[in-house]
Amino acid sequence: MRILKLGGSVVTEKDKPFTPNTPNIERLAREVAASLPAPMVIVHGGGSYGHPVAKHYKISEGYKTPSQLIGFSKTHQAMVQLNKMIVDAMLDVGVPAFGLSPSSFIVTESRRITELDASNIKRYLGAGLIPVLYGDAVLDTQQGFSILSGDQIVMRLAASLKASRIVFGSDVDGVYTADPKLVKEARLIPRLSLKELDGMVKIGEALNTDVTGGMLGKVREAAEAVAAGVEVILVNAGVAGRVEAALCGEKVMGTVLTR
Ligand code: IP8
Repeated sequence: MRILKLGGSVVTEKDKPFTPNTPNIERLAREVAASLPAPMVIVHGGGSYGHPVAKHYKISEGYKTPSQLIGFSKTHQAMVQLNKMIVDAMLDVGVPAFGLSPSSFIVTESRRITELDASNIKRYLGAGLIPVLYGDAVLDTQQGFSILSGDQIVMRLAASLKASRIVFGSDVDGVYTADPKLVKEARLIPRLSLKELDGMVKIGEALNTDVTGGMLGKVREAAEAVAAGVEVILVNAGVAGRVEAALCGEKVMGTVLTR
């Protein structure tokens, strides 16, 4: 059982609102197809679909005014739109993908998942389908509603589904000693233990343009799954072949998080 997270910066043009990165989506669909038939769940991020809308209506801050209700639903709709494109691309290359809305089976409290009913996902998997989920606008028992990152969904699902491997595909090669977009001397770390990670949580802070934490959020979320014994690998999904190799368990450029 594998879980693949596709970062919003890979499946969309991050700086152009409502713009998909179609070449990436189509290539990644082919890479997923090449890694079948092992069971898998795919979770994608919001990129230039969910994030600008969520930011505009301040959804992650919770319910404050009735006018936000429109924004709450619009954020979800933006994600449904992106999800449709990704699922369609998968279907076109023979991947039996099926889009499922996290807001219909997940509830948070103060932005952390408190309820996640994985029984339907298990049924879809049992039927041979590949559930495709996404970061979503969800109801929150403490603040009314919130934005739930795909990273948090991945981590919780990995535990519920007893996943053996999580592949995080983002727009960087893995975890660096410093932000590679800002520091020329930044070095890729091929293997990183939880202990080392503890001292490095500041990584990615400079990349933090998302309401849910960007790279920092990803590494933090992943730590819990690693502690539970799941193999977690971070790869650059913008480079052809890396996601496929990581899904197939082949040696590939990236960062493996270890206990
Ligand atoms: O891009 C958040 O998911 P992420 C999605 O995985 C929304 O953090 C709705 C903004």
